[in-house]
Amino acid sequence: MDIDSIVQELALSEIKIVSVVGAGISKASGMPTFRGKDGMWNQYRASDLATPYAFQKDPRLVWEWYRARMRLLLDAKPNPAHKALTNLEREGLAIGIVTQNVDGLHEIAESKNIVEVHGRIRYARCSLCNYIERWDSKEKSLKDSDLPYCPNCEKQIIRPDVVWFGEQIESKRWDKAIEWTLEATIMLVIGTSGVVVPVSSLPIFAKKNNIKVIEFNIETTPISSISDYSIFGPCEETLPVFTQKIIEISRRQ
Ligand code: BV8
Repeated sequence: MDIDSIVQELALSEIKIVSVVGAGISKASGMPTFRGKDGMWNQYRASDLATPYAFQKDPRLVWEWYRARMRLLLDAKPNPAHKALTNLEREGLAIGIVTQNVDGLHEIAESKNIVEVHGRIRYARCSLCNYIERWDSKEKSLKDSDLPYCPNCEKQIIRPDVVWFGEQIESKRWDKAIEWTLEATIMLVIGTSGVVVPVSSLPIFAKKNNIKVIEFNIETTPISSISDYSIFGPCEETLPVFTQKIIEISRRQ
């Protein structure tokens, strides 16, 4: 089915959209994905870099990886896919964005209703005294050598403010993701491989609540089989077309 026909179908009922987003949306902004072609997990092992144990074992290596990602991020800008979601929100058609991404690009694209379920790479925090500070500056991201101790309690090495494998997602973030899903009539699932729990369960939960699921990806994923529609192609191209059409049709209603 082409995008036009999908939008016609969707416009037969109320349009209230929740978006579930993964690393694929930021690919066009120059940020690498984790899986798939040239994904980061092809070069590194998540267990060496994105778990509390990895940080305990070799905090220098983990900081090196996060700083390398931060250096990429300092030049990254939101792309047309991020802006398409902001347009949906401005039109009153979007409830919110549940993002697995930690890059902060939705906020820079001026979306307001965002829940970053896997945290935020632009901040670092102390797991002892909960001190928190911004980390997206050149000098912090360039210093590969030293380990940053907490300037507040001076006892602990501060860590990226992200959720690692084996760590719980903050309940208020997860509750918000569930709340927005239950409020929605449509879920857009954009640029995610659909393998990381618990976010990968959201489209299944949506289907159980009679919510239409539309997937935007460049290839099939485990979510494709439960989606009402899959729109294949780079989301920085397909999503702006989709959102423009759904905005136009909703204005005519
Ligand atoms: C938890 C850190 C409860 C921040 C990340 C065994 C079986 C099942 C589950 C588990 C298991 N063992 C452990 C688990 C649980 C584990 C998990 O799901 N593991 C998976 C890998 C099997 N989950 C957890 O640990 C979570 N916590 O469950 O808590 C608990 C706690 C303790 C004890 C028991 C239970 C925490 C998960 C969070 C992990 N942190 N990142 C950071 O540094 O970034 S996850 C990491 O993966 C990123 O956050 C990333 O966003 C996320 C998901 O990946 P995607 O976003 O989907 O990205 P990916 O590269 O995979 O895919 C990109 C997609 O885009 C592809 O489909 C590609 O085709 C597409 N694409 C590319 N270009 C484009 C495009 N699409 C459109 N347009 C394009 N241009």
